[in-house]
Amino acid sequence: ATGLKESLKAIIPKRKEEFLKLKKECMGTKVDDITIGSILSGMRGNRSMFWEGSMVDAQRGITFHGKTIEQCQRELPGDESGNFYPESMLWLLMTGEVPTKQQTKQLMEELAVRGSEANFPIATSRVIDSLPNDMHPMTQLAIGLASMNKVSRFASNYEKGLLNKNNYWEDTFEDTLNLISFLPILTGKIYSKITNDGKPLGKFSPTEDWSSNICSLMGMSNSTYSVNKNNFNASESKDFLSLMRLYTGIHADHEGGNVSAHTTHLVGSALSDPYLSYSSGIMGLAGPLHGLAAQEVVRFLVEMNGQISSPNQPDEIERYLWDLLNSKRVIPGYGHATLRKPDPRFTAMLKFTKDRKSEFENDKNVVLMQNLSSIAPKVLKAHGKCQNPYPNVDSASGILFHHYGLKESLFFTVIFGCSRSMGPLTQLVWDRIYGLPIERPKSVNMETLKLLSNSQ
Ligand code: AMX
Repeated sequence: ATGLKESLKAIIPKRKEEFLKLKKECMGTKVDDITIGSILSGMRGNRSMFWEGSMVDAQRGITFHGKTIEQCQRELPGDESGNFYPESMLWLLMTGEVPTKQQTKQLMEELAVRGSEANFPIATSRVIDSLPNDMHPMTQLAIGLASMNKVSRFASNYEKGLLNKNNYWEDTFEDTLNLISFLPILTGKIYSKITNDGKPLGKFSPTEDWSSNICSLMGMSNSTYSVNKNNFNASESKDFLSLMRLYTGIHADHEGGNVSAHTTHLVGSALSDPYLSYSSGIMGLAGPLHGLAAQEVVRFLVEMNGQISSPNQPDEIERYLWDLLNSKRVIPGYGHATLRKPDPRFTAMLKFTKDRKSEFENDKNVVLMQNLSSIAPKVLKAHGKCQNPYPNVDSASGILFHHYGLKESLFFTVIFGCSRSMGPLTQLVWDRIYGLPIERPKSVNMETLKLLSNSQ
């Protein structure tokens, strides 16, 4: 038993009771309309999924069990730079409750024990070692995760006939915590393949937290050999760790309908184990319309800086943006399908740079990112097309990694994948607690849609 598991166990009866009451009394309540428009437009906005950890509101942005990012920064246990630990976010997502410092520390220690070198699946090490170094890092991540199904407690106990519907969640929980704990070593292995011919860049420490281990194993800590920056000093290393905590904390979940979350949930509904389910989610995260936007922004900022005399020239920036819009291109990092305010995740990252003025004032790409956040909305408003002229999360994240020497932009999405494991897998545990059935919407063909449209 673990601290988190005990706390989870304690809240299950009440939540299950509420769930069963809804199931018993309200199954016929109408939630939304489904039109031909929604069927042909990616089901955009159709309220048809059950998801508890987080919600995206057009004005407030993301909330985690009702808490905004600002509230999370204030309430969740975190480091001295003011960022909450991803471990405390994991606790909040799983239980809906804010953990104490002691509970967060306990979860950190538990993840470090579960994810140590000795416990890391040997078969996965072999699989990753055998892949070509230049294979897309997200493909390596998806393969690595799928290969961990070999150590799935859920899969093996299910096969042995030891499980029943009431205890599915326990092995799902065990696999979930193990999967999350294995991510630092898996990520480090992938990064060492694409940058260092597979030779280790750092060591796993069972006394460090999850984010510290991700940084160390990528060689991005001053206590380990740094492949990217020979002069990675102590304060930069501390700041990179803070960035990692901030980034992985705020990307942990974004309600249920996005591709990676929805895929994890769908595959999991077939009782595929958490490793297979999340590996499928990662394949979705790898798509250019989902997880890859941050690298687009890096390219955009670097290119713009190559063509303007300085990032402190608003007139030149405006002209550049108008040229872009007039040639029917979009401003990367701006706009959002549902948000109508600056993305609070962007605001948190902007604050990270403002709090470290001396670190960033000479990085012209970061300065351009900062200045754009006030110039681009004016231009987009004058352009008058997009519904949300404000920066989204991808406006800042990639260029901050880039600043600290992480130049392999395809790898940004792997770090996204570490973070996003928390929300969808937490939901999978709850799916099992509630005993949600296999998902099976009805599809319709053109003939049916034509018939329906004629009959109304
Ligand atoms: N620059 C220029 N034009 C934009 C724009 C931008 N940043 N954002 C939207 N528009 C345009 C759209 O292309 C559309 O034009 P059209 O009518 O000619 O097709 C019009 O404004 C209306 O679009 P919308 O309803 O405001 O946005 P959407 O829901 O259709 O799309 C998004 C949302 C994010 C895809 C879009 O804003 C965009 O392409 N942004 C730039 C790329 C980007 O930043 N992607 C990262 C998304 C972040 C994320 O969700 N991970």
